[in-house]
Order: sequence, then structure tokens, then C-alpha cells
Amino acid sequence: PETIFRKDYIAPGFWVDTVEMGFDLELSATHVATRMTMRRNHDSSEKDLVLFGESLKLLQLRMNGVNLKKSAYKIEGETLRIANAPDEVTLEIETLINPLKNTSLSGLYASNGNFITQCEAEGFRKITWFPDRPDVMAKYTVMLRADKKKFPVLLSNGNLIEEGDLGDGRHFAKWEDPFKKPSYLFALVAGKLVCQEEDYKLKSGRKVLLQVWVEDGNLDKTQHAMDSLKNSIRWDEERFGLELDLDRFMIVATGDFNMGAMENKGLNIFNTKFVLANPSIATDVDYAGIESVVGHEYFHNWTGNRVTCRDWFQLSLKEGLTVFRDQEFSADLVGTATGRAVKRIEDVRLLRQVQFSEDAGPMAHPVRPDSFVEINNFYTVTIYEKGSEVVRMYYTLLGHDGFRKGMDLYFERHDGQAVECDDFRAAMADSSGRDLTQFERWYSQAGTPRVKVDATYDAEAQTYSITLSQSCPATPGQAEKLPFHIPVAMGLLGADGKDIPLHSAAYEAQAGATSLVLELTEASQTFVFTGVSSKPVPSLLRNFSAPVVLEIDYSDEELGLLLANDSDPFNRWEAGQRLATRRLVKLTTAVQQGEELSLDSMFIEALRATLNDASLDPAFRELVLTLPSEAMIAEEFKVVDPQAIHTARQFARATITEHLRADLLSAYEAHLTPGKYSPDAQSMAKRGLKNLALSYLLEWSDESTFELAKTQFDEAENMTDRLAALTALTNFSGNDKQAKSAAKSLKAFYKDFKKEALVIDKWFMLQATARTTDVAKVRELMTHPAFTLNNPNRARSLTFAFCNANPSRFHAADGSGYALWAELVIALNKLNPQVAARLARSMDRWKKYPESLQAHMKAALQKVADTKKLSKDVLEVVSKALA
Ligand code: BAL
Ligand code: ZN
Repeated sequence: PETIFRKDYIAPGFWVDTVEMGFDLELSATHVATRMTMRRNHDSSEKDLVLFGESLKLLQLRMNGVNLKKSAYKIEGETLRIANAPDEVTLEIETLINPLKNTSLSGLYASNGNFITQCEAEGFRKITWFPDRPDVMAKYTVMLRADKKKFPVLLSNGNLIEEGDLGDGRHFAKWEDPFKKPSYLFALVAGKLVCQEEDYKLKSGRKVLLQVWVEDGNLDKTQHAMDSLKNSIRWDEERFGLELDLDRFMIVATGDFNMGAMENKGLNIFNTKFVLANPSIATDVDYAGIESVVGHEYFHNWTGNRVTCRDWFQLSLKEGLTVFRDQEFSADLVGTATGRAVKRIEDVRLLRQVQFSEDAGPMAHPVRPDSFVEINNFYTVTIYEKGSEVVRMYYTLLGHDGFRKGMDLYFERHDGQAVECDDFRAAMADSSGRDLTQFERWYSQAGTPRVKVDATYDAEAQTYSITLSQSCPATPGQAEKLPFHIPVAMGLLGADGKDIPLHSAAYEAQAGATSLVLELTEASQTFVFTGVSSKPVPSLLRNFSAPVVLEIDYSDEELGLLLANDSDPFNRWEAGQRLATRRLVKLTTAVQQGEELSLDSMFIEALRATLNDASLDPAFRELVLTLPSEAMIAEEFKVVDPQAIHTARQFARATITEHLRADLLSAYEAHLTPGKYSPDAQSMAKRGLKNLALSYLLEWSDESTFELAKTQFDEAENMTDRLAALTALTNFSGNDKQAKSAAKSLKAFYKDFKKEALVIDKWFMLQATARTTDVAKVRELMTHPAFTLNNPNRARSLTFAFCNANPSRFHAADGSGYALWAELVIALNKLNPQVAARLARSMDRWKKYPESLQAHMKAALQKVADTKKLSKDVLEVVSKALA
């Protein structure tokens, strides 16, 4: 397949001013009539009128009222060209599509008898021929016609301007979107839906209508999404001065969705996973996820919709910025300093675990990629999470007010436009007067930079010098990297653990501050601090001020001091993780060499002190007590041994429990949250620590701990506690009786929730990631009547969870995990290439495994690559892996 390059961008040959669409909606044959007014873009070198289309039956094509004969245009693949079109064109197109057969869930498709659309990135071309590219922005009017009984609700973007009966059992609704938008933001929904609605008053006094649409029977699960929407609206007004620009804002939930949600103008379409919640079906993690995704999609209304992307290489312009905004939204809602830190730690954990790994593999790409085969493969953690880190670095460099000024200038300049990442950078530079030329490398260079720290203390001169040296590993297509502009927030701790006032000639204006942002711009730079009366302990990269790996040699004592005292909570946690990682790496090596395993008391006592420190937010304690994941430990090794890592981590957990049983039990009891469930930060924090304690306690095989979990499961009044207990029971290695009892609980859970698809997803996921679940067990679960590959959530809950989150079982020595993976990718490829390509990514890092495993992995990759009719989505992923 063809590779598309950023450097080949050409402005569209024609602009579209207005689009009128008429849909006659029938599940297996929907007729789409489109009429658009177009005018030549004299600034473009493209002279033809170019449209894109896919899987369409073209019924009619008229230009300025004249039917075009086949000889008047040329179709090649997805491109339709009309040469010699006049400067002003009215194009009328009729197409026929089959939503029922559309299992790709891109374009117009059927979900449980309803019509749903997903047009980002290139789904609109599955509805009609169109200049389907984000820089073509037009005003849309949409007429929907359908059977009234089967499709009582008809929704599209913008405002409802007319509705009525057609007299033949059908009815219609006409929608008009007052804003120009690119085609990827088009949406329609039709079917049997019900809504929770509310009038909401904006800060300006203007009233808007908010609606959350769901399938019948789910109205008891919409309140949290509605609350999150109202919080989002208020937050964007307060933090960025941005108001909702429509009179109506709708959210629709569907069970069949490739992504989390989609920011279509005024008609956001969501995966049910990020809408439906009540205490009996959703966990604390679900509640937090809903809040952040509702926020994310709402914030796109400005960062994405009002100002959109010129081309898909600029995707991070809207995604990185909007992730940054949703992260800040969630942090601001908690409000406390530790609450913010907890959110920051969770976000960084994801970045490190998934994005650093992507950056080190065959799919590594810059935040603004230079090329792609299939754009859907580039909705990645690099574009989203690293993109957000890049935005956060502006925030760190320019400060709260400076960043806001930059945002204001960005909207002042570009409202209503389709722009580039460089335009955002220019707004930040021009509003602050800062030179951000070098900062561009964060967009153009892939790979995770490493910053090495060398520090020396001169007792006589009372100076402390920190030398920071940066490098960045080669990535596909980029052998050499130039130095990045890296903000390094830092402080120095005295022996008492307190911050030392900082004095450095280079940062004179901030003399006496206890935290500074150093700016590393050279390959290597030395920063000298004066008036340092004793050797300090440096706290670097505070709040994770840049997406880099910090290489620094701390002693255990220094890490202990940081863990107990650092005024920066992020680095307190980080010190604990460094202590843990060091031990887990040693334990893994010991497992491999058949040595005796042991865990030292310094580490255990540090954990005990944190666990028992009632002055600390329980959510923060939970994070410190959580050992780095197996995936994170794997990153420490050149060659990964998943079984040894698993054994080492399990040993560490069991040993911690052996020593801290009494403390864990007290923590468990001290953090019970009886009474009505509430998803506020404090209650969530308590449940989090309590359930972490429970999971540790069950590392110890005895009757009392098993009973503790059993009782929690039986008596739980919310899904958070119920699922935590069931997870602990399922992973408990006890006697036969206990195993039977755990299996009974698992069965009961299924029975109780079999009508709740999202809970059944949890039931599959819990088993997919259980310690004892091997390939055979996954195959058995795949034959369960509730399992299907057709639904992305269900497919992910079992198969993705196993391949990505159960490493010691997935990487079975006989290669059976990889054979299963290949079968699944091939099966999914036929149904839904986007979902297939996601699963294909599980094999990205195959070259990091021992040769015996590599041989099996390569064979599995090759098997997929050799499959006939492979989608370009999957082909791009596996061929990059094999390259
Ligand atoms: N634009 C795709 C879904 C999202 O990032 O919100
Ligand atoms: Zn987004």
C-alpha cells in the first residue's frame, strides 16, 4: 500500500462552502443524496476537483445540473477526479450504502438496530464521495428520513430546525450546524433511544440544552456523565474563558465503538464504557474515566473543532492539547495538591508503560509524524500522551498565566481555521516573547530522550554542580537526533529532608526559590549552585517536567530521604519506584540464575512507614505501595524474561505481605467506606488503599484472608469493592475448597450481571489477566456464548487483555500465545481492521525477547503478513514489526 508523506501536502483544489445532505435511512440500504457548493482554490497547485470515497455504490453524479458521464471523471482506488471543472461548482451526488454490513464501525453503521456514525479520520468517505480531508471546512444541513417506529429519534450536528411526519409511517428531522466543520466531525444517530436532559445556564447567562442519549433501560446510568458534562462546561469557562457555542449539546452512548468517544460537533458519540455508570456496575476507575473522557470530548469543541488540523500529520495539535486539558480538568476537580500529584503520577505511569515502549519499538514516530500508511494506526499514545507532555512543557516553561496568554492568542489567530502544530508553537512563542525554535524538535524527533546526571559537591567553595547530558536513541528513519529543549524542574534537599534555597548565577531573578526550572538546550550543560553548606540530595525532573528518562545514581539512603521528605510529591513517589525497580531487577536476575530470593528490610520498612503515615493521602500511599508493573520491569532489561519477572514480582509482593500483614490489615480496616457509594476523590482514595491492602493480604494463603475477601465480595454494595474482592479471590492460591469457592463467586458474578455488557466485559478481563489463565483457558473462554469478536469492547476484554496484560502466560515457551494472537488478528482483520491493527501491536517489541521466543513470534508475524486480503491497517503494523 501507498505511504503518505507530510512533505507532499497540497492545499485542496476546491473549497466546499455548503453541504446539504438527505438520508433515507434503512439498515441494509441507505440512500444518501449530497449537494455541495464548491469553489476553486486559486492558491492550490491541484487543478482537478478531487473527491474520496470507499465502499460506495455511486448512483448519480451531477455537476452544475448536468449528469456526468463515466468518461467525465476518473475513479482510481479511493479517489475520484474531475478534470477541467469550472471555478464555481454545484455537485450533486447520490450514493447507496449498506450500514448493516459495515462491521468496520467506520462510516455509517448499525449498532443493535440503531444507526451510528464514526467519521474520524476517514469514515465520511464511506457515506458519500467528498473532499474528505480536515482542511476542507463547510456548513452542513442534514435531512434525516426513517421509519418512525424503528427509528423514533433522529439526531445530527447543530440545531434541530424542523421535524415532522412524512405520512407513510416515516418521519423526518432537519438539522443545521451553524459552524463550518471538516467532514470528520459529521455525525448522525437514528434509532430507539431515550435521554436525560437538562437546561443549563452558562456563565454568560445564555441557556443551553444538555442531553445524554442511551438505549432504553440505561437511564439510571447517565447522571455521572451529565454531571461530568456540566463540570466540563464550567471548567472551560473558568480556566480558559471558552464558552459552549451551541444551543444544544448531545452525548450518545453506543455499545459498538472502536474508540473511547468522538467529538462530533454538538453530537458527541461515546462508547458506553465512558457514559454508563451507577455504583452497582461501575468502579471508581470507570467513574474517573467517564469524567475525563466527557471532559476530553467537550474540550475538543474548541481545541479540535473550532480550531482543527490542516492535515492528519497534525493530529497531536488537537489531541495532545486536549489530553493536556482533560488531565488538568481532572486534577483541578480534585483540587488538593496531593490530588493533583496523584493524577499526575497516574498519567505518567501510563506514559512510561505504553508510550516509552512505543517510542522504543518499530512503530516509533514523532508527535508530528512524517509519514503513514493508514492514519488510523496513528491514534497512538505518542500523539495523545506524549503530545500532552509537549503541551505541558510549554505550561512549565511559560507558567500558568503565560500559557493562558498563548492559548488566547492561538484562538485569536486561528478560530475557524485548520492549522499546524507549528502555529500553536508560534502562538506560545509570540505571546511570551520566548524563542521556541529549538522546541520544534519535540514535534519532529521520535524516541525518548535520556538525561544523564553527574553532580559534584565542593565543600570548600560550598558549590554544588549538576551536569545534565542528553541523548536520544535512534528510531526508525531517524538515526541521529539533535538536542531537545528540556525543562528540568528541580530542587535540592538538605540532610534534614528540607528544601534548600537555591542560588545560581544563571537564575539570578529567582534567587532563594526552593524549586527552579532549568532549561537544558545543549547536549551537555552544567548548572552551578552556590552557598550550599553541605552535600545536598538533588530532586530532579519534579512533577515529571519532561517526557525523558532520568539516569541518576542515587544511593538507597538518598532515595529513602526523598521518599520520606521531598516537597514534590511526584518525586517522593518516584523515589519509592526507584527503590522498588532496583530490587525487582535484582530479584529477576536471581530467579534466572536459580539463586535464593530475598528482599531487604530497608525497602520493607520504607513501605511500612508510608503505609502507616496517616498524614498522607490514601491515594498517594496506594501509589507508593504499588510495585512497578511487569511491563515496566521489562523495560529495564535488554532481553526480557516474562516468567522470571512475574516470579520476582510475586515474590516481592508475598514478602511484603509476610512482613506487613498487621499493617495491611489495619490499613484495610481503617479505610472502609460504609454507607452510600460516592465517587468523590476522598472516598475513592480510601477504597483504593483498602483494596490494595486486600490484594496484598491475599498473597498470604490462609483461611482468614480468604474469608476477608469472600465477605467483601458477598456484602459489597458497589462494583469497586465487589470486583476488587473477586479479583483477589480469583488470583488466590489456596486449597481445593477455596478454589471451588472462588469459582462459585465468579459464576455468581456472571449470573448477577449477565444483562450488563460492561460488567461482563470486566468478568472476561478479570479472567484474561488472572495468574492461572493460560492459552487453553482463553480458548475455552472464547467459546463462551457471551464472547464475540464482533464487538470491540468484548474482543478487547478477553483477547487484548490476555495478549497485553498477562505477559507471563501470553509468552508461553511453546509459542501457543503467539499462535492464538495470529489467529485473532487474522479473524479481526476481516471484521474490523482498526481493531485488528490494535491487537497486532501486541507483538511490537518481539525483538526484545529470547531467541527461542523470537522464533515463534516471527513465525506468527509472518503468518499474519502472508494472509490474503490483509487490510492496510494490519499490514502497516506487521510489516514495520518485521522490517
Ligand atoms: N478524536 C478521536 C477521539 C478523541 O480523541 O477524542
Ligand atoms: Zn481527542
